[in-house]
Amino acid sequence: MDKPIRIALIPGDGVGGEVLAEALPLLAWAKTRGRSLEAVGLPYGADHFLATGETLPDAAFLDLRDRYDAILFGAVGDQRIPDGRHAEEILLKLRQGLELTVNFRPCTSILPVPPPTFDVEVFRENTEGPYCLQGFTEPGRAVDLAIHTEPAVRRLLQAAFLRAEHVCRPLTLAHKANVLKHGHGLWARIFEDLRKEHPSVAANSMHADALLCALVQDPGPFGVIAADNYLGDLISDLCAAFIGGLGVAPSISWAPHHPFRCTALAEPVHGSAPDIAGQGRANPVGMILSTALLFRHLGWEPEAAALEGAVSIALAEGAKTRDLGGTLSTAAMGKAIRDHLPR
Ligand code: GGG
Repeated sequence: MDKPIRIALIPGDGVGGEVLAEALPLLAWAKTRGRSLEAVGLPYGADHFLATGETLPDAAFLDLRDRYDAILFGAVGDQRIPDGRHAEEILLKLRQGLELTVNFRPCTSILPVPPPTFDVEVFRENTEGPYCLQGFTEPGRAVDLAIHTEPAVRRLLQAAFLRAEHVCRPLTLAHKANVLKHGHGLWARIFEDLRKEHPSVAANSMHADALLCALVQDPGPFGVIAADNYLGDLISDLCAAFIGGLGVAPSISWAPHHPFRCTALAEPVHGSAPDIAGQGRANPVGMILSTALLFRHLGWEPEAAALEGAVSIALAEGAKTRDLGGTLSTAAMGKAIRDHLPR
């Protein structure tokens, strides 16, 4: 018998627990199909921090790094902790500490809409840039440093080139090297290097502001977009708007340079949405599609494809939460999707 895949479940804050609850039956379903896995719930989030003072203890981080294959994560963000300290020490510590350079955010039309459909995949660098948390505030000025290192930029761009090659789609680098001459200049230089190594990829780079304008006017020519942490965050949220909003957008992060020791992190793009938390109103589709990305990452392609198919069929039949103009609760939406899974 194969060693079971170990998956940590971290609901986090707000709607995180509600959407993660809809992923759990999917793990049970994968088991019925012969997949060997073990899921362990972990309490880290605002409630745990307020009760114990603990964010993500070092021992727990090391355990996640060394003894787990993946984390299914809900969301973090809680108004009771306005400086977001716990969110930084949990989510950013996981992304940075596990060196999860690649944050893959595919945005493909899943709602039954007339053509043209939207299909853009964002590769967002996930550990550096202005999110490296090295800044300070002093009287009269505030400074956020943006650090870009050659190994991380190269890893992210290499992953994006490989993906563009694999799916035979164009690759666009979003940057602002005209003003961010150092950091984004590095991105542009490495992009040019890799372009020579991947001559089959139709690769071009664009100033991010012009790219956003072009994307809204006509997303058709875009395929894969690569960007640093900050721009990738913004661009992927814009892309989510084309497919129904943040509630349906999935993501997965991994460390391509640690192929045999990498705890992958699958999480919906959305945050904790405190305005609707605890009301059963959150859309679980982003979480469920993130679970499909995790299945694919684990090599469970039939389960990933079946799950994505079940989401499409449920939506085509009119199953929708309120953010999509429907009436279903989080749990009812989860069930409407599961009803279309093969036994
Ligand atoms: N699943 C992504 C996530 O939790 N991101 C953190 C975030 O965006 N937090 C802000 C918020 O919840 O409002």
